[in-house]
Amino acid sequence: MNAKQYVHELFERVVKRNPNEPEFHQAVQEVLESLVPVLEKKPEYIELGIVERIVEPERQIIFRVPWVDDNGKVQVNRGFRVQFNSAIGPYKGGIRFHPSVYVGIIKFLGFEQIFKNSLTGLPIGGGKGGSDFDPKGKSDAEVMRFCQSFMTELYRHISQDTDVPAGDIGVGGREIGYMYGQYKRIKNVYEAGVLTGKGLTYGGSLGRTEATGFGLVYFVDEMIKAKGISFAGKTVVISGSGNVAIYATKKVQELGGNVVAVSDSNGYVYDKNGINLATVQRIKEVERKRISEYVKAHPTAEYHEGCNGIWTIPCDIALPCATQNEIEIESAKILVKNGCKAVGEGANMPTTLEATKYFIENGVLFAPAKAANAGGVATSALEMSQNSMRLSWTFEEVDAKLKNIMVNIYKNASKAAEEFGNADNLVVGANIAGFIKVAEAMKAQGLV
Ligand code: NDP
Ligand code: 2IT
Repeated sequence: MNAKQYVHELFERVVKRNPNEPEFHQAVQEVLESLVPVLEKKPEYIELGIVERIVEPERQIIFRVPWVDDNGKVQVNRGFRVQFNSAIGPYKGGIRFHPSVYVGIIKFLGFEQIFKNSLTGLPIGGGKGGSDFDPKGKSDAEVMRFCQSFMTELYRHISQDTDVPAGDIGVGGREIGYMYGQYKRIKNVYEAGVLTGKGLTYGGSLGRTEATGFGLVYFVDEMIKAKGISFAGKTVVISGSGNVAIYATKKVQELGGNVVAVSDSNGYVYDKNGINLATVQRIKEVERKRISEYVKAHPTAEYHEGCNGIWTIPCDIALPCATQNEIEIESAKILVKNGCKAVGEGANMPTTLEATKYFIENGVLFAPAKAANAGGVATSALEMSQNSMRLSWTFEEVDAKLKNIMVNIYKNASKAAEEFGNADNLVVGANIAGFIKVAEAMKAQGLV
């Protein structure tokens, strides 16, 4: 059977076997289509069932998370951990708390994580977890009780050598702290490497908070530099106003770019004078309020309800840093029409397949999430290294390592794109470069 037909039939089986999980299908489709030239060159990957195995999680855990709210009412959420692939290291990937979470979201994220983690060059496998718990509007005490209940089940499935969770949407330093405390209490062991994104007082790494946003900008900078473009003087639109968006904004501003917009799930702020990051951090990180508050501090800025409108703002560079499928084909067309030259995915799978294709066909430089946002998990792996050594590096050391990792990911993805006949298509390049290392490890380890 030729590779194209094999991939086509395998994709149909994945859809049939995992019904009603469109995000997972989308992630699998993109990767499988990219792999055709590799499978043509290396038919042993088909014979050994490497791709068939890679689309099937090694283990999926779904559990009840009961907790009591501040009114004394019992609440029940659903918890997930999908341990997707451990060929090159312990499962590694974030935990997402958001009402939209269901198994299809966790599977798409876990699947992406396999290739992303491979691209970092560090020994980490792929996994992801989460819950449909909505942290918005909850008190600290409620978040703590939820996190403790979540960990009371999760602890039996993780360890520093088995599976190492971290943050994602709705999970930051506060939640990691509560989960770490409960893990330590149940296991009676100070196992710092079991979670990453920890606070600096108990085993966290300097630079992890900034890593995903900074890493994204390092990657995009490398990509545009190859075409003689730099961030200096460019107009940049960044969606989201969470961890990734905030530190992407900071790094773009340091490089002389003008970030004119940020958003949250209710709407977006347009400030043509340049977004004031201190205001965004106060509203989102400290007060945990809505981004609409921004205009109270900066009355010349505009606030607009709705998320899609942010992509109608003319910009040179767009960095989607909120959530999956936030750039659809209509927005892609407007961005291209307005002269956007580069798109860097800070979020996981923020661009639909159709919009991605449109950007690439129209010559927009496109930095795919797996490569561009890998700085977060890479720095998590650096946190694990420091925990194992019982030493900590300075911010400058971690940041220099992060930068080096992002430059290498860019080089490896470009090289693979070129080698497999699709130069300038970093989507294909990143998928192939990430895949080959995992495939070789799976081949060496036999049928497991
Ligand atoms: P945060 O929870 O810190 O921030 C998420 C931001 O995106 C918030 O502004 C939020 O708005 C917005 N958002 C979330 N869901 C939606 C939605 N359904 N529609 C519109 N806006 C939404 O998360 P992170 O910054 O950590 O994560 C952002 C993205 O980056 C995610 O795709 C995540 O998977 C990805 N990522 C994160 C990494 C990390 O290290 N944290 C690493 C690699 C990727 P609101 O405040 O209204 O909820
Ligand atoms: O999507 C991601 O890469 C993350 N949320 C970070 C995972 C991690 O283990 O640091």
